[in-house]
Parts: sequence; C-alpha cells; structure tokens
Amino acid sequence: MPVLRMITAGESHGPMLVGVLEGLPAGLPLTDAVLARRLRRRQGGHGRGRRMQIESDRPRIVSGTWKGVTTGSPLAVLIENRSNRQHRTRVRKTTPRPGHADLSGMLKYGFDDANPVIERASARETAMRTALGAVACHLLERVGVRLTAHVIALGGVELPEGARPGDPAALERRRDRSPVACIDPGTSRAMVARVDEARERGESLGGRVELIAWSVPPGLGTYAQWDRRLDARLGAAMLSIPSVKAVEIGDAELAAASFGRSAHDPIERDGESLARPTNRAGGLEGGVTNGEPVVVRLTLKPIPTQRRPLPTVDLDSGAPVAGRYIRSDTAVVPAAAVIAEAMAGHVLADALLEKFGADRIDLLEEALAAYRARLPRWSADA
Ligand code: EPS
Repeated sequence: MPVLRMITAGESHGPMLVGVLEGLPAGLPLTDAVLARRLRRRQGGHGRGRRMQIESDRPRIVSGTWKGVTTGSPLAVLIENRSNRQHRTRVRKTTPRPGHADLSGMLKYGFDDANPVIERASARETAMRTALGAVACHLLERVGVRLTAHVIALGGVELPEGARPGDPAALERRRDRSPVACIDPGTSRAMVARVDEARERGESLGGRVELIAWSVPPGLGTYAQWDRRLDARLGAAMLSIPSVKAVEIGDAELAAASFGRSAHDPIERDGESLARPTNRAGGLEGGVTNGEPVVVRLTLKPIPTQRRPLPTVDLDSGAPVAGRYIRSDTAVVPAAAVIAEAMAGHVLADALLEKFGADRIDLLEEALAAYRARLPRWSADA
C-alpha cells in the first residue's frame, strides 16, 4: 500500500472539489498559498476556454495543519466551483460524445443519462490533484528535489532537439515566459499560431509534455515486486491524467531503434564519485532511481470535446445524431504539464516517504542525509 494516499471527490459543476492527502509527515510548513501557486499555472495557458475565465481556483486547507505546519493527520482541501450549475443540468443527456467517458460510463453503471458520468469524468478533477500534488512537490523541494515540466510538442509543432538548458531555474524561467509553456521563443510562437488556427477551425489539439525531476536520490522504488517499480508507478500516474495516451521513460523511442550499446548509459568514475555521461534511461534502472534526473514524456490526444461534434447515436431512440457542444478548451497541453508535475511529485514523495520514514520531516531529512553519506565515494587520487 502506498504511504502517501490521494483521494479526490467532487463533480465538475457541483459545489466544490474535495481532496484528502493521507500520510504526510508532521513538521512541514504549509499554507494555502503553496497550493494556489500551482493552481494558477494550471488555469492558464494559451488554448484554454471560457470555463477557466469563470473559475478562480482558491484552495482552502481545512484540516491536517496546526499553525501553518503539518501534523501527520490527513490533510483536507476544498476548492469551490464558480461554474456551479449542476442543479441546471438535470435535462437527460442521451447522446454520448465520442472520445469522452460518456458511453463507457453509461454502459458500466447502467445510466440512461450521461450527466453523472460527464460530471465526474471531467478534467475539472485535476484541479484538486494539482492542489494535493503541490503539497508533495513542496515536500520534495524541502529535500532539494525539484520537478519541471514543459511542452515539447503541440499540434504537430515540435521543440527542436537539444534546445533544453541543463539547469531547472533557466528552464523554468524560459518556460514561464511562454503562453504555451515552451522554452524556445520561436517554437512557442508557432505553437500559439497553431492553437489559434485550430480554434478558428473549431478543432482541438494534442501534444507532448516532458517532465524532469532533478536531484532525486538514488534508490527510490524497487525491482523486488512488480507493483513497486517506480517506472510502473510513474507510468500509471501519468496515464491517469485525462487525454494522456502514452508515456515514455527516458529515450525509450530512440532506444527502440538503436543497437543496445548506444541505448544504455555507461557507469564512470568522476573524481570521488560515480558519474553517468548520458541519461538515456531517464534516471530509472530496474524500476529504481539511479541518481540521474528522472525524465518522463507524456503524449496527449486532442481533447475530445469538438465544436463540430463527431457522429454518435441517441441511446433513447437509436437514431444516428450529431453530438452536443457547449464550450471547450482548444488545447490543454500546457495545463497537463502542471498536472504532470503534481502527479509525478505525488509518486516521488510517496517513494521518498517509503524509503526514509513518513512520521516527521526532521527525521526524514536526517535519514536522507545519512543515506547520502553512505553512497560510494573514493579519495580523488585512488
Ligand atoms: C472539461 C470541460 C470544460 C473544461 C474542464 C474539463 O469544462 P466545462 O464543461 O465547464 O466547459 O473547462 O476543465 C476544467 C473545468 C478545469 O478546471 O480544468 C471536460 O469535459 O473534461
């Protein structure tokens, strides 16, 4: 069972989203502002629709802290929905939209109305995951681990290879200047133009996000059991983000087309310690972190809500009909980058607490320092 557990509840147009994060250590300073910062980023990005202008995601921690510090008790968080018109969505929806959970949810639960499916399957829920994941990221930052996600492809416009700075601060500065979270100004402009074009055509766009976790200690996760492998846990968390249809760890795609010798990372000696001249494995070998940055890439399909809806069938009459449309985003790839940080943060924080203890932040820091002190080291001239 995971040490850190995240549970969310709430509907897209219900009164509020509710979240519980269980398993946090005591002693971590934490205020609403830590959560709010990431929520603001998730709401933005070129390609978002009208709903994001209506909402103002203000997270409220309602339990689990005492005088602004975590207590070891479950953390409970609320985010109110401004677009709270659930009471007005009582008209039955009988025409499931292709690409959404509408049809599969109706078949699964035996509903003659898609509303309950739409309300819970909505990506609105990721607001709460971002809030709770922000807490995990905050915990990781406390021990020097930092997560950065940025957009590397949007609607077929791709960030050129090798355009990435090697340090997180520079990468984040450049990303945060772009309305689509892309670090290269020229590529960013082309992505914005592509979103505008898609919006005019009533289309939606997908893309790719790259997530990097920096300064992750080696030894998180284990090969000892399949469901404890960290790459499996990260993969599942990434695939739980709506619209994500594929996940790549490290340079898996390139490796698949290479000879084995150039698909792996030699182990070298650099002065007093070990070094890896390349990071094709994306920081994970045998399902365990190896001390290199963890690199995960997510592929998102275009969101399924279409201004020119795809054909469907009215489940009442059996008649072929066009789907429904109210409003939608054009692209959510920049928002997915923030959600990816939150979800990866959750998984990494869970693995950190599992390895170093989850009761108290001070004891965790001591355990981590003791572990780091025991990592292989030789005198420089040996
Ligand atoms: C969503 C549909 C849209 C998005 C929503 C996800 O909402 P609405 O149906 O109210 O127009 O804006 O995303 C969010 C509300 C959010 O916070 O990200 C969907 O069908 O998944």
